[in-house]
Amino acid sequence: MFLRIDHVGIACNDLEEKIAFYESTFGLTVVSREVNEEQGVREAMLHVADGDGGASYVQLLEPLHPDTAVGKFLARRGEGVHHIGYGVADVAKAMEEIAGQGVRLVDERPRHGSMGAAIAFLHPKDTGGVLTELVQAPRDNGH
Ligand code: MC0
Repeated sequence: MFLRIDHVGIACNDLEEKIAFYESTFGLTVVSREVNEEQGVREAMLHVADGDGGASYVQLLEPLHPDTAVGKFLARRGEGVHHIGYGVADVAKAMEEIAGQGVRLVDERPRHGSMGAAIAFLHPKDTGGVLTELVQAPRDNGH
């Protein structure tokens, strides 16, 4: 079902500071920056590697307000890994298959994600405490 680890989402208090750290320490490059009002985040994607299943990224996430998913996560746990995003060929099909196994979907329909992707989250309480995201990137269409 999964084509790759599309990205690891990391919650942070200061996006610009964390971008500078990832660039200078690991030599990563920012390939996209977006504000996603629906998700309540300002985010940047930094390219890590290319594999057979497509590219993988680190996604740095700063909350737009304290009362958002990432804002609440930061208040409760502090900075760190917030979610893992897996690449899928067809997000609607993956949602249906996974829901059929009793895992709760946070999203009833795919939403707009970074770099034009269609995304959906699975509830962390049903996935061993790991917030899990399905990512259908435009490049996955037709795979
Ligand atoms: C919350 N919980 C988590 C968690 N966030 N556990 C693991 N990883 C996380 N990231 C746990 C809390 O510790 C708590 O556990 C319980 O879930 C309820 O948390 P809450 O914050 O009090 O309650 P809710 O229900 O309001 O929110 C939880 C939920 C929410 C997962 C439904 O955060 C959500 O809808 N997340 C999906 C959207 C999202 O995260 N968007 C930001 C990234 P206890 O044990 O205390 O009950 S957007 C993004 O990444 C896009 C742009 C992209 O990739 O392209």
